[in-house]
Amino acid sequence: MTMPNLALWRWRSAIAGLGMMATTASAELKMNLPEPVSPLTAEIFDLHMLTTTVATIIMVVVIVLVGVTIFRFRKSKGYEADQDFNDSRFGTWGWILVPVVVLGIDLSIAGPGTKTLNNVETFEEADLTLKVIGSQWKWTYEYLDQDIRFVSTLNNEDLSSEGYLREVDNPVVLPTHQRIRFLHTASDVLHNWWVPAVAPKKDSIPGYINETWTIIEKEGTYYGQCAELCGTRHAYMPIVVKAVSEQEFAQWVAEQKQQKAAQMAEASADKQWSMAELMARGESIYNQSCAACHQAAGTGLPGVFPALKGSTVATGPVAEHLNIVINGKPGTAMAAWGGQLNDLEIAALITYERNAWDNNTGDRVQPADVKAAR
Ligand code: HEC
Ligand SMILES: [Cu+2]
Repeated sequence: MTMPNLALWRWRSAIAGLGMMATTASAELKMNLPEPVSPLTAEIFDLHMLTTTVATIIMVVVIVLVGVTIFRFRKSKGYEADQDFNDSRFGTWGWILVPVVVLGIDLSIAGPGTKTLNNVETFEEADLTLKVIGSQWKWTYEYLDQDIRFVSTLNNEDLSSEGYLREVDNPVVLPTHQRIRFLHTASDVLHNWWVPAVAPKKDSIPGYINETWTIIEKEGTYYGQCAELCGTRHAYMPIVVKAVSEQEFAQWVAEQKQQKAAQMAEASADKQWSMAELMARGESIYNQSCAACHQAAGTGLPGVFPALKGSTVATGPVAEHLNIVINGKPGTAMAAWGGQLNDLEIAALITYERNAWDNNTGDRVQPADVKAAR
């Protein structure tokens, strides 16, 4: 496994680019797949270039042939179709040789294709295992060996900015030069974690684990998106991978652990939180985790997602409200949040939902209440 020869890569890109659209080389690089940064994606990229090149050549040959034929043998020139073409030597051999050539071209792609597929499906010991869970509409990352878990969601919907629909709050951080195993699954419907520069693409299927792998050879920030239609906000669950050196990765892991420990300590302390504190925290968690369905103003989407503004659950007994947020509602899009949010986060969320948007119940839920309800 070697990195692609860059000169060859540029050369082939240029040919394919010319074929696809007569344009400058720099514009072509933006139109093509991003430059691969791992041996596996380099192979996939080469395969893409091979098929594009072959297809481009075939397209040019066929168009030229059809064009010349239409022009030279046109009816207005008095040309009459050859009724005995099939019996001519050219006619007979043409029927045999053309399929043979086509088959040859097919096999010239099938060879490298099979080799690459084989490589994609080769699983060896990995240095790091990342479980990626797709949900409507966010990605959850679990670093199984480091005991790190976080959620990553879109945080740029500003149409005028460069990162529009591409940036996330928490990028995935991965070390370079280490073999990374990805375990893909989903919590609701099919998704697909696709970062073309970094790793091969495979569906995330609820109840199944799909495996892929990569070794990233170049530090940098790489972008991707969900590549399997998963609902109304399918286009709003981008992926950002930050590839860093092994030392930086170790540092990041340490920071994450520290942060988590601090959060856990804060959440489990027997502190009584004030209404203002709970509301402020609750609002930000609500906007990050719940507003995609229930909407920022708590109005929901009639017929799809219930309104929380004035809802019987959000204004009725606290126990029922705690129950649906902690355990979800099986068979609906309402997930069980108990495993994803800590006691303080759930307490803040519920306090927020019970007092925002004119719900005004005056109820204040504390982390201890959530702990008791779990
Ligand atoms: C993927 C969409 C989705 C997300 C995200 C979501 N919910 Fe829901 N939620 C639903 C659906 C659908 C229902 C209705 C379930 C049913 O059929 O009873 C629901 C019901 C509820 C109810 C009961 C409302 C009522 O009046 O019946 C509450 C409370 C609630 N969700 C809170 C939350 C909170 C808090 C969050 C964020 C942590 C959240 N939801 C995130 C889809 C979602
Ligand atoms: Cu998706």
